[in-house]
Amino acid sequence: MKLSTARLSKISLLVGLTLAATACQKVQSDETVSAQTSVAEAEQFITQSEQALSELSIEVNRSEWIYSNFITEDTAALSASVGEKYTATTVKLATVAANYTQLPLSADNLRKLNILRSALVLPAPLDPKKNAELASISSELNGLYGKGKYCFDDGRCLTQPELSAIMGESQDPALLLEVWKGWRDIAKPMRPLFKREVELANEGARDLGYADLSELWRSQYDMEPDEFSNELDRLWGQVKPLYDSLHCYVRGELNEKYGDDVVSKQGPIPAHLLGNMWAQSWGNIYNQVAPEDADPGYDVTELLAQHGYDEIKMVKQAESFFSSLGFEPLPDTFWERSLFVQPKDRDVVCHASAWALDDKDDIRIKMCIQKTAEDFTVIHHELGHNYYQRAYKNQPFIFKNSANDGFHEAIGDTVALSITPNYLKQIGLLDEVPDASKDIGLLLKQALDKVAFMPFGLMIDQWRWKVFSGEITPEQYNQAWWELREKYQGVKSPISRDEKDFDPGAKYHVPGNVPYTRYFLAHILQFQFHKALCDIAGDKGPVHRCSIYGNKDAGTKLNTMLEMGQSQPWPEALAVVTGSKEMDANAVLDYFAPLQTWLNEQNSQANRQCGW
Ligand code: X8Z
Ligand code: ZN
Repeated sequence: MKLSTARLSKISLLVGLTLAATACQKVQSDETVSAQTSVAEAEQFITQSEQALSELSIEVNRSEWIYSNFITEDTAALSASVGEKYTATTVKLATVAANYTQLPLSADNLRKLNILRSALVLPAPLDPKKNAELASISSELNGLYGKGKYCFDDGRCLTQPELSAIMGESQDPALLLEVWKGWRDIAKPMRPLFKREVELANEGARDLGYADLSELWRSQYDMEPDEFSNELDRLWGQVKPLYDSLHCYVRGELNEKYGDDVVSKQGPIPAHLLGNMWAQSWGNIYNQVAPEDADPGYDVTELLAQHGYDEIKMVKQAESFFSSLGFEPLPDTFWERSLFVQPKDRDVVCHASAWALDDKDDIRIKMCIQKTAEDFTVIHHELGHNYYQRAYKNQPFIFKNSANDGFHEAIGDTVALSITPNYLKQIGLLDEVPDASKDIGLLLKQALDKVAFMPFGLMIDQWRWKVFSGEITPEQYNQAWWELREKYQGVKSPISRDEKDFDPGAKYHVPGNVPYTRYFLAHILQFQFHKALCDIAGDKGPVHRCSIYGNKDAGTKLNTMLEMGQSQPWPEALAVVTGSKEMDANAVLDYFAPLQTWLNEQNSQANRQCGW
């Protein structure tokens, strides 16, 4: 889209004003400017910043949407150039915002200034050349991931979702290894680009007064960065015993299936056998490790196929869940403008995402939907983003976000926790609801997806933060990655790797520069939300059998929190739904309590030595 001159001049006017404001700020000490004037200036700065960012963000969204739906040299260049302009503006605003934070402003305005200061993910240095370089690197990394393919010897070249489907379905260790390794080859060329991206963004973070990009990323949680790191350790400490039991059980079962040569009884599990390209969630190997006498006996992927669900019907079904909670249906434009099916004729970024193009009603998803249970859940995840975006659309621009980034990731997942056997029966997918004797199977499937994910959700940014701080040097990128994979997840590379490899780059969020701790938080929060909403819905049964489908009270409460956007510190938003201001993994432990007992029994009966 062509940029209008009006829009451009408004931005340069704003930047002019903000620079003048910095100058005024500096002369305050000789008391020629009253505190009142400064307050008025700060307020004007905030209003103008919101106006400018709101307009500029639409341009950014459009150019990124086009780029990731149509990856070419030209769209890359256009998206880089709009990104460059946006970064230059946000960095300038962040710099100026820092000067006003000591003034006696309203709580709302102080909060806005602090968000303006710290809400950058990839800050560029002030030097325009370096900003341009950073924007182009960032586009290129995205493109490399989106275009990534692995070609088999017979000439077939497969894209990410197609390769992921093999990782989810095959039980042939040789094929799994080939695909696992093949996909990681796409990341090798990313290494020098990533290295430079880190250098530039670190410089940008330092220009803004942060020690490095790690400190900036950890500054976005309404607490001190180190306090946030400690919070994560605390939450992980709560969940780790459950994870250890699950790991022990799964390793034991895979050892029986594949034998000692492929999976040893001790030590980390080889990463290619867990049903997922990144060994991040293990639900796809449920059938390989299912309990003999407690299997619920249905598979949602098969149910979808039997009932003729195509990609659109899957999305409509997810929409109807939200409608049942009282949310307005999605607008016609959602259906007209979203991408649901992978195009055959061009490269796109297939990794699922949800967009609010105009920060109002133009909400969309972009996803290469596979007709599987896994993607049925991911669709709910994406719609959770869209309903959140629509709920906070009337907030001022700076508050148009979730309470913290974990909240944004948790909403759709919370709803998907309600895809219970009862719900599947209600919507006509399942004939018979399995009785309580099948609960262990249901819980095991859920744990393979959710509990297995948690250490992965944590380790990615543990790696990145150390990279940003310099504790991990470029010469150690890959080795440190696998050390953390082993430490947190107890998984290992199935083959030896070296520093020519760049395995972190094979995970979308690294080239895409999307912070990842949000998903760890979401995996804790969604269980807190689910439990609280089930209480509101008056459900008296076990929480893993509770579905809030059709419950308007639960929907209204959820919506109250979503509408707040980022206007309050996240503990306030959490309290609206849960009554508590603390993130707490006890909701996870309560949900899985029967499974924890069962896993311990299984592991001790089989005389397994847990740990790695
Ligand atoms: O990236 C996503 C979403 C888009 S925000 C599909 N997720 C993480 C991932 O795929 O790695 C959802 C769960 C974790
Ligand atoms: Zn998401």
